[in-house]
Amino acid sequence: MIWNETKECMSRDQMTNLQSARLVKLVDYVYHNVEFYRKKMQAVGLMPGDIKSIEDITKLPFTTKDDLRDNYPFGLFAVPNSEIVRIHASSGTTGKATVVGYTRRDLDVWAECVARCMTMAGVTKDDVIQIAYGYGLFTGGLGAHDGAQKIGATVVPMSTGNSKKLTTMMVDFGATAIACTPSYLLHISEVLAEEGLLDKIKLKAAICGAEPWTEKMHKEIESRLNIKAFDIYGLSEVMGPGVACDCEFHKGLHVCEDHFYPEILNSATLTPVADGETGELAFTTLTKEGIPLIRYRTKDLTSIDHSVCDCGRTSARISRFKGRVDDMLIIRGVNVFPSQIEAALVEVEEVTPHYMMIVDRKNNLDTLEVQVELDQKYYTDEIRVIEALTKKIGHVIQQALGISAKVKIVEPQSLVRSQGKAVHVIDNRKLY
Ligand code: DLL
Repeated sequence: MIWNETKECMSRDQMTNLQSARLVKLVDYVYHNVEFYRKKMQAVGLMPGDIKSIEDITKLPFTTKDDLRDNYPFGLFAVPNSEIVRIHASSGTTGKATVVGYTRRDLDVWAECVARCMTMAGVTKDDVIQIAYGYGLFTGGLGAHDGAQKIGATVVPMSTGNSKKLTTMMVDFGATAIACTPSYLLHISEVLAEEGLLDKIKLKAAICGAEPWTEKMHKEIESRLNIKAFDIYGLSEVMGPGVACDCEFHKGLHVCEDHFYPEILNSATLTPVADGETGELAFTTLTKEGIPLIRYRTKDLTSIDHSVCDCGRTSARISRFKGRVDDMLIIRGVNVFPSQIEAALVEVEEVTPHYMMIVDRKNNLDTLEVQVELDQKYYTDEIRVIEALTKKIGHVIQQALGISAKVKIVEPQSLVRSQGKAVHVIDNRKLY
């Protein structure tokens, strides 16, 4: 049981052999069970037998979020629905969500990976851990929950949204660990300070992820709460939290590369870059049964290091994230694409498709203002009409994004028209 060990010490050759064997099996599996991959392989004249080792991975086609959307909801599943025991979903680029399904074995592997990550963060069966990622379709809550439970820690399924209850229980239950987004933890530290509870907590470790955070934020969390904070990464398409996590040396996030094969690619040519060079991260899920993905383009920018870590672990490490190749934002832990706003505004006759999103962070909580331009035909300065329209647009945006936004209606022709690529976002948070 790897999660119970302090270090995974497979040599690089052993890892490569394992990855090769798993890739060969995977390619055969998707070819016979997922029409999408069979067609993609046939289109380039590839048969399963052509893939003999992990080096052959570059012959295989990529998968993107759009492929999941085009095959919504279950088109990329490799098993019948009777084998799927859980569904999760995340934001799609426009109307449709990105849906993923897990078999019982997928859930076991997921719990194992999260357990490894939490073990790296020092969590043991003696800990009391508050899970303050959202529970529900988002993978954060249930993913972290199952991993912590696998270790045998005492799991407190807080979810998000009630900071006072969280801080009270943190003290009353003697919580020693917490899993939540880094910005939420900074907010929690403020609530604890306001309530005079900072010296009453027993917290030792935080497992933070689901959004980008800087080294400065990391230090701030550690010093405000006098704890060790760890960076956990993952994405729903590939699994959820637990694809990678950093250890006590914080020299990159150890990838669970026996399950998820990482490639770093030049995002223009999509060819592999050398260790240490920044590029787009792609993952091949080596063991997933429900929705196996080949060379899934995460759009996250990072670099990779295959050297042995100071902690002794031999798994490849990816660096703290350096940005994205697309325009996805993460606001209050929720993935948001500007194109979702555009698609939502089309439903509202009184406004033009011109809009501007202004994202900020106040008291460590993200704020979103959406400025929307009134159509000349509907121009009015009557306050009651504007108020009703503001409410209507707020509702439409909330439905589309899953988070609320402050809507500001502006006069016709007042938003800046760009000469080239339209600029729809001003992000004042400086997260990379
Ligand atoms: O955010 C899964 C997760 C939950 C990870 C809890 C960690 C903790 P999605 O909603 O699909 O899944 O969003 C995935 O979030 O492609 C990154 O852009 C971003 N992201 C996740 N973790 C980190 C991190 C979950 N540690 C997208 N640092 C990814 C920076 C992160 N960005």
